Amino acid sequence: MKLCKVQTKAGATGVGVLGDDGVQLLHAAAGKSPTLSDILHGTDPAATVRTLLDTKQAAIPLADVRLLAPIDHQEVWAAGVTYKRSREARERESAGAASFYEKVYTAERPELFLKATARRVVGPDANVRIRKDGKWNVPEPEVALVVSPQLKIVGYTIGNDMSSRDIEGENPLYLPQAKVYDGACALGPVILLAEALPPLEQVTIELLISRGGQTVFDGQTTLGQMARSFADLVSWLSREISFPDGVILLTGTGVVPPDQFTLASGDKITIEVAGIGRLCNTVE
Ligand code: DO4
Ligand code: MG
Repeated sequence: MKLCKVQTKAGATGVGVLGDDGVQLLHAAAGKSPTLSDILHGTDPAATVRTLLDTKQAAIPLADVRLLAPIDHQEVWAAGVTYKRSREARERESAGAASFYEKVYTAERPELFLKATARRVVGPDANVRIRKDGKWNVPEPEVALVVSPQLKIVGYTIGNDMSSRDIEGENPLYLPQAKVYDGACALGPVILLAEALPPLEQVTIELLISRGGQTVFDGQTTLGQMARSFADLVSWLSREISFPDGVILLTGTGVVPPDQFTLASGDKITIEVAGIGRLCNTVE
């Protein structure tokens, strides 16, 4: 079941289920329209959705709604160097600090960092940004875990952890500036409820970048290539910090364009994760 947050043509926002015919909006219960968090943080999200679905009402065609980032008030955190490909790319970009990436790839404690607050996240088809002071910029296609305040993984979405490789490469202490800025994080288009994720080897993550209608990069990996488990990442993340609004955790990238590649304004970024969907954004 795929949950989405939408804005209708009349300007109202709501929560719906994305199906083949479009979006089926959930109706209000006890006079209150449900938020994504009302559903995701309850005891049985799929059962709650079923009770709030009005199957007699026609689905709204996708062309008649705007999909919003599937987030309410959660912080967005991210894990790093969880794939060999990411470790290798960072070792090359950070000559003076290369050994730290090898160390974190093999360490028990993962690298975790605060990526965005909800208001800094952009949704499907919105613009992402590259920093004006960054010269070597890439998208990072990542599976994102939707985690409840009780630290249960309740769903999955797609994340783009936009990064400035030259800023991080100059000094790893610059990581927050390489990773956190306006338009640096995209999420969407839907949240796949947790019960539905296929085996990890079958979950392909593809990154496609096009420029002026031509593909300039196309690469993929699978979740099976990840060196850490989702449960391990959530357990480290929540060791000494609570998330009363829930949290969204990006799980790291396994697809990095070649070193000579950098994003340009107008580039179209498409991240497709099997079973979840396709997140498309344009570089502002
Ligand atoms: O170590 C820096 C960040 C790594 C990262 O974001 C990733 O591997 O996805
Ligand atoms: Mg990343």
